[in-house]
Amino acid sequence: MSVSSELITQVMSLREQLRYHNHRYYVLDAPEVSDAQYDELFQQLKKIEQNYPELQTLDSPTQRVGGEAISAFQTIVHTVPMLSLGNAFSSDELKDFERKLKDRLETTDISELEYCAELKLDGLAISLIYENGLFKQGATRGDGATGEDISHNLKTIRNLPLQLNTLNPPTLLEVRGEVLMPKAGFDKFNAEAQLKGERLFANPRNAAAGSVRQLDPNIAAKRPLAFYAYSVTQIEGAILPNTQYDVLQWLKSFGFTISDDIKTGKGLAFVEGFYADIQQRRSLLPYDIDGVVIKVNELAKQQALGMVSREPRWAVAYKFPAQVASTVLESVDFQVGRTGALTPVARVKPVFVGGVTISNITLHNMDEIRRLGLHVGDTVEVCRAGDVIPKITQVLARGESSSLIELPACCPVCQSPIVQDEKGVIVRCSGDVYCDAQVQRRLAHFVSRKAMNADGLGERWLEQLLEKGLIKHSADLYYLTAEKILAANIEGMGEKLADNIIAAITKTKHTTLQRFIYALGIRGVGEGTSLALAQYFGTLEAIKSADEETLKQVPDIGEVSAKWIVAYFSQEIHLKQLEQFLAAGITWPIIDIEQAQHQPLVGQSWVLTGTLSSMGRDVAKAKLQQLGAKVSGSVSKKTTIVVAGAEAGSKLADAQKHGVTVWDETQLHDLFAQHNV
Ligand code: I6G
Repeated sequence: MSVSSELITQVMSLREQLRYHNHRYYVLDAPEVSDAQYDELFQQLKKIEQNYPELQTLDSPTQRVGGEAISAFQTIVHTVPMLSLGNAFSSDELKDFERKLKDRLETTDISELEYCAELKLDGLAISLIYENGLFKQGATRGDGATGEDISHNLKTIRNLPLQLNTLNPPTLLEVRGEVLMPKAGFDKFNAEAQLKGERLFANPRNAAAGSVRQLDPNIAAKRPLAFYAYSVTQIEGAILPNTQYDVLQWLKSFGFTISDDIKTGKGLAFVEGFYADIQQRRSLLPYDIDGVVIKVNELAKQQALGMVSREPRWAVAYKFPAQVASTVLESVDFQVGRTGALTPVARVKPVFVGGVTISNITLHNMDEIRRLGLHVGDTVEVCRAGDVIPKITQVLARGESSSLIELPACCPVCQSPIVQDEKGVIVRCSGDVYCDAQVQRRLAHFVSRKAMNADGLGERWLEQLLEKGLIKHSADLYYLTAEKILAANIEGMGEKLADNIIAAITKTKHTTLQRFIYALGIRGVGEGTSLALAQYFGTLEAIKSADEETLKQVPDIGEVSAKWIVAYFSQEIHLKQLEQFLAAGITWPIIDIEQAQHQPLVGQSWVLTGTLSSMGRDVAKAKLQQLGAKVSGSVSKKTTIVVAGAEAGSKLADAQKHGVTVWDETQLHDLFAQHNV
């Protein structure tokens, strides 16, 4: 069939109209046509393209819809690492940022330095690659060095250009920005999901993240996502403008959406003004934000400033304070953990704060309740910042019928007596193996990732196996069979799943002594102590028979932990279970204690903080432990070194307070290279 010029014009017009309506709907949140009218235009275009395949183009709006699902995400190595931004939470921290700029730029009049101020959109950072003007690939940030290829989903985002709007495109262009779900789209999406009885998303950020990490692009295609560009990180075959502001306008001319709130100005007075204005208009913006981003406007100056600890020196995220709300404390329940510790959990009247609805808040221990002076019935202030766990920060008013929060007289699960430490801070259930809550928490700990790592044996199935009486203790896991699981008639359990569970358990039989000791869940024996025990004694037999005095010789083990370890191995029930584990075939490589005790970092305590761009923190921790270091979660004056990645928080400040040496990621890399780990 030959193609008439009228048909070509009609196709171009349909595409133009669809792009226009996409923009109105997804970006401006101001649609001009109904969904049915939009579908009509879309179907017209699709039909013509089906009849005349020669008219199909890669950038046609029809190309955005769905496509085949992928089986797994491919890993993408970022040619230019995806950095993160340093944060400022106060005017003083902002001044600090400026002072460092002044020192580095060696300028006398810092008040003349021009900034570009933008919004800190609360979405998901992604990277897009265009070759000769055509969208080629899109990836998540991942750990900054490698991300996941999510091109199939990104292609469905209506305002993300599939082809750059220029006759002379760069041969290579990498654009970075944020994928988000605008508030209006999120509300509509959740309202529809509720009607259909489907799962709701807690906030637009989770909705965006969940959407782009789907294997099936048909799912992402139905989600109202939008992309906002904020930088160019690679360019070939074209020249970038000289300033951040002009780069953004240049991207806009190519068809990218940029935020409406971008301004330039000089000095911190300009920055504070921008921040205050945006903070005041925050709730009226079409998307969630968690602050503003301030960048040195001139690209040549950015280049000169460079970066430190995977953060650009020329930019900072000036964050809004944590959001607070008030609500009423309705009751306090006590949850039983794996060591029997009772943790008070506040049940509050559901309240929307920091982007999510909160109804449960952990109170940690009785001390926290006393410190806050909490009573049931009180009106309390609840605070939540970003992904941070919500907290009750203060009592705002005592209710008329407020009542004291009392410790339960016995364990709320097994009714065994409770025991308290001297200060009455930690309260425990004495039920031990007779308390279902403790048994379940211990089983969950035993199979967890850092312990035996039984991938695929989630809490849901553990709970069912327990309930059906198939297991009581972790050792019982090794005597399960697929037939026994199937015979128990567990809802949702089929042959394949039962086989998978058995395979997951069998895989854990080859482990390490450190993991096994940690998995036992002995009080006071965390990951670090387990490693220290394994390296000091070399065999389970030696650990089992060590007395308190010997145990105290092990780095990291004090009087209290030594007592707990001895107590654990003196209980008949534990010894019987150890025999069962070994009889089931659990094994680990033999440890050369001579070698283990002469590792270069033996006796040292390290702390990792912030995001490492080239490896996960777990990997860095394992490597440090391999070299003999203890890796701790908090900084004290005993800490040997703190390694600070991007967006390092309070631990970096703690290190400075205690005068502890701080390393960046490069130094850590060099250490690993030097020791070949
Ligand atoms: O995470 C970010 C959010 C917004 C950014 C960013 C941004 O500019 C408006 N810019 C850069 C350079 C980086 N992250 C690394």
